[in-house]
Amino acid sequence: MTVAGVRFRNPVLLASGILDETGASMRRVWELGAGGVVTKSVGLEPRAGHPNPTVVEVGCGLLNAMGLPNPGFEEYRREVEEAVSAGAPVVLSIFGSSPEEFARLAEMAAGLGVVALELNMSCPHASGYGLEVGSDPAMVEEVVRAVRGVSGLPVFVKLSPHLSDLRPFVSAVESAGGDGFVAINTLRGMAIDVETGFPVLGNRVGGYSGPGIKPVGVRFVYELRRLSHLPVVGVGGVLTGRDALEYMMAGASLVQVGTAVYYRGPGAPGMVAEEMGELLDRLGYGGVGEVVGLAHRRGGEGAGGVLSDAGESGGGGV
Ligand code: RRO
Repeated sequence: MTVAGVRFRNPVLLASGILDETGASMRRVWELGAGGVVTKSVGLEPRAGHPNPTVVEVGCGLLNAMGLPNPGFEEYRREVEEAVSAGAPVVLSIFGSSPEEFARLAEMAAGLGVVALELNMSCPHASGYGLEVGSDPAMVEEVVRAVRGVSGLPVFVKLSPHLSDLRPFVSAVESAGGDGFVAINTLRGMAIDVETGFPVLGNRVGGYSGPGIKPVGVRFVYELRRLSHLPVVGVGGVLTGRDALEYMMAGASLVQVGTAVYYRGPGAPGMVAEEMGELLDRLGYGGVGEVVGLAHRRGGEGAGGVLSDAGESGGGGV
């Protein structure tokens, strides 16, 4: 599968934030069949992240408030290099609080051998970063323009499911020269221990991921596909090949697998890719390219249209 000029051996990648803290773990997921890997989001300086507990299992998924823990780019570089040297197409996920910080990281990524940049503008629980940067279309445009100005790598913007009207964000990414979208990041959530009344997570509020968020992700990808010709990478609740295919039919050209690694182990992306291939065969398709965006071609609009905020422009082709 080739997306934005980058060739992946299959369309199922390891998502950012799970088993990607080290080069060795990314290498393992790659060797077990992932089509490529996305790194943990990395910033300029080391960050300890939020206090423990940082992850808890809840109904239909996980709630995390890691808090962007990372050793800083210079320290993390060697982990990325190890994954690259294993032969994996590596997408570097970066976060910053300003266009300048994003651009600096993009400059530092030159020569690393990564195949693309994923801009994290959607972490739901980090003050000054993530969604706080990515909820303003003007800021999104500035960040993408700044990164575009210093890097020739394909630039993907990871969006938050908390954005309601996607149109200004699509325009921002398109006019700044971005190459595609990744959707979705986790949803803001919370768990309380009813025995004690304490919030479970150290940060109290965290990001909900896993099978429970899949319908939100599928709808988001579907809307993006209608609004833009840029490729969309689907992520959120992909546990099986069937889930991956659903995202493809909504319009995703690739999918990412994160929380499924918790349920199925480091081979999860490889398993999902294999299952998707088998399902495509069983359904009589010649390849994944035939199903990307299929749900759009099938139509099925209700009386008032099926979409909430999204307009009817753009979208459709692979
Ligand atoms: O590190 C995190 O807490 C985190 C990040 Br960067 C993100 O993008 N999404 C998420 O749920 N957690």
